[in-house]
Amino acid sequence: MKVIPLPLWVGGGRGGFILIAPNYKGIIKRYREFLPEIDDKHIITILEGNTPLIKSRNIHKIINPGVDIYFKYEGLNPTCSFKDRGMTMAVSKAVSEGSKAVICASTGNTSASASAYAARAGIKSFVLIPEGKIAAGKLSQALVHGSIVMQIRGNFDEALVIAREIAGDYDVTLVNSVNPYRLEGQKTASFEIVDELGFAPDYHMLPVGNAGNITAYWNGYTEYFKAGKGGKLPKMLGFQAEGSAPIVLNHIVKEPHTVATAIRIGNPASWQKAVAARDESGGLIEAVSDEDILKAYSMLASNEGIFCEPASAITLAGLIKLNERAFFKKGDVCVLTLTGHGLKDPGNAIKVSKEPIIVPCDKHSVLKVMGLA
Ligand code: AN7
Repeated sequence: MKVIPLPLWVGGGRGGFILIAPNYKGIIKRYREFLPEIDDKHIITILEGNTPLIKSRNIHKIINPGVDIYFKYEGLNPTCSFKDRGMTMAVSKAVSEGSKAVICASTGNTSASASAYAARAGIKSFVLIPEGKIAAGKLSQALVHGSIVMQIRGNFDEALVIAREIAGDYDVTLVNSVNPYRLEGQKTASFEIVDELGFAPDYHMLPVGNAGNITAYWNGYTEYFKAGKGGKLPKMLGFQAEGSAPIVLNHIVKEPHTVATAIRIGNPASWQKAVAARDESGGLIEAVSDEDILKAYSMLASNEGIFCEPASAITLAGLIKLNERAFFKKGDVCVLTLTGHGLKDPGNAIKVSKEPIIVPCDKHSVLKVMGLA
């Protein structure tokens, strides 16, 4: 009898179950030759990366059937956001350098990721978050992983100043994206896309908050291209929320606001690098209204079955906006990074949806609602 080995199903902290090759060991081992050196014994991984690239089945038909749309669903990382790619690298390096604690300022996802990776490493974590402006799922993650969570009476930008100062003066490693290892890890998403498609897309779309991720993706595409992979370079298209659009406005926004709290950032740390990624690639960074963000957010969930958080849906809102001015040509391939899982922010999901219907507990009443009685 022939025994066929079964693949390994990996789930747990993931937003869903993904089929992972039995020998998958996380992004550092997969892309080691492109990453800073690190000893095996120092690698802290929760098997981040290897996220699905999902082709649009319905939405492209509504928006523009001539364009190929792919969603890089980063909400299926271990802590349900793209931050895990950077965090495995940053925390592994911190551990290899003997660090016993990490600190970050965060709109939510960085704090969730830092807390989980610090827990895995067995070191302390301190997180600074803006009071009242963090989605419930993210706060629950930082708390349950055992971080010391401090809600600052201020915004993300102000919290980052404090975190940077403390990390400069004390023996605590800063794991915001100003830590260069974060961007090193995050660039691996570009590698996965090129490996999967067999080529680089024409356009790559991302939300822009602190501007680390768009910088990391651009680095990834350019390094891979230099290594003979991808065939070309994509144009990078970044999107900021209208009330938090410092790069678009070309000035700091003192009191940023947006429903997409993840990208409620008025003074991005990687500002100049994002501008360079935009200009070197021949791309754009544009602003999108909260209304359009929420429309795209519902559209993605109800038409493709893909649930991401509002900040991630800005990519689809941006694509729709550009398409309205005939930006794309037939055959263009667009990849949209959906940076975080929708369950991070259940409050907004409930807000934009119809309320559940309250029904008496009998079959006839249920049939009536179903239109069958
Ligand atoms: C879902 O967690 O800044 O432009 O502190 O959570 O690299 O900052 C989060 C940012 C996009 C923007 N989408 O990425 C934080 C934080 C989601 C995010 C961004 C964030 P960057």
